[in-house]
Amino acid sequence: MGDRFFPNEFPDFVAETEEITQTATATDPLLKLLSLPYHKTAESFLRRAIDLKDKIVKETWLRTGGRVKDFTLYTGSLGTAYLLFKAYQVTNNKSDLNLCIEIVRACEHASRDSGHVTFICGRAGVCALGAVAAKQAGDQPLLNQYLSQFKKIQLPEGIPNELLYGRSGYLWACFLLNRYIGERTIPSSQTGVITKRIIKDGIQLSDGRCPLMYEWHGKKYWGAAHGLAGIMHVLMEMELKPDEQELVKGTLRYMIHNRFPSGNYRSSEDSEADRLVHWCHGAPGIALTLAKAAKVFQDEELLKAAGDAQEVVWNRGLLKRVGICHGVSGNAYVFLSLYQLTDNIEFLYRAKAFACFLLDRADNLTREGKMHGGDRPYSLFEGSGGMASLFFDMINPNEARFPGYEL
Ligand code: GSH
Repeated sequence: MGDRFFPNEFPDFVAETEEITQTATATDPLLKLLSLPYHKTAESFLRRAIDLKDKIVKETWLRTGGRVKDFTLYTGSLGTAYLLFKAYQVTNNKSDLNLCIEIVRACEHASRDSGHVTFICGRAGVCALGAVAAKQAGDQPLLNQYLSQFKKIQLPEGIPNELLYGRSGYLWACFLLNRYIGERTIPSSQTGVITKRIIKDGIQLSDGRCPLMYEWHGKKYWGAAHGLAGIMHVLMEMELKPDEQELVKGTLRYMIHNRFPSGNYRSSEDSEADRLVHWCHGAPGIALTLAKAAKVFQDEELLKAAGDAQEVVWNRGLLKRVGICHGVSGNAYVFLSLYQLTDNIEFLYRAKAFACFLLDRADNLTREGKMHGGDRPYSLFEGSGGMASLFFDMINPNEARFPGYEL
């Protein structure tokens, strides 16, 4: 498929005006879509989001007779449940919430012996989403059941610290419960012990240059999925002591000072290949973490770095994949995050540009083999589930959240 990304030929910024709408009409339907007033484009996002959601339900749930082979949020049925929950939040359609609850129930059975404990790839995701959906439905007994199942999850001694399979991925689920169910649902005494362990491990592996360092399968990753960005993102949810805050800030500064000359970020400590501009590896996941850090620490250097990383995503992030893990949809969330942080309408325009690209082009490009729809094409992280999630989030851009990452 040649290069990893399409050249970004969008103007850097186009205000929504009648004049541009008329010019664009004559030339390119994509530019026309982009220059429509926001509420008009949002109508198209919503229609497409609902169609995609229905198709995904059909392919991953109805067609399988409700059998769950892969329960995870990342590539499996919990991703469909998550999408239904997001659809419910936008449309208030109760049947989406009810189906979400039904699918989580099947995932609960399928995840009993999984051994994985995180939100994105493990049982904590099932119990946490189940609890949040039960609360939304006003079903207290079901909520209690999921909370008690969540509390039985044990973290194996040897697990890593990263987001997809490790301690920080379990902690993220705790924070989701505290956000949606109630502040002390999982008490800070419990999350604090895990946080301290993550910090202790990070100090132990540090060689002094970067204050915190971690390994996953023998590699010192930097990105959101397995590395520093994901772990720092979760640590910032805790109320950290001043010295712990300095460790997190120092780690982010180390990454900023050692990024590639292009502004992109390496996927791991030893990697010199400036290739990946994904949420999982590279600038996009790190941009989301820097945006959060800029907000938490009210720090200008971090804010500037978040903007720089966002610029890399704009230039090299129109990937030949649709999903959120390593595709256009995930990269669009970077602009939404910066928009929420700064209120700068140019970031909303950029999110709209990437989302319009998907809306107008993704189907054809995928059919023609010029874009990859994902090995698990209906999944939340690799496939069209992520694209549907983005389209729903484009309706209320101030409320948009990267699934399993932004709280
Ligand atoms: N199986 C995946 C899909 O169908 O979407 C593709 C695999 C993939 O792109 N993996 C990500 C990656 O960055 C990490 S989660 N791979 C390394 C590479 O592309 O060089």
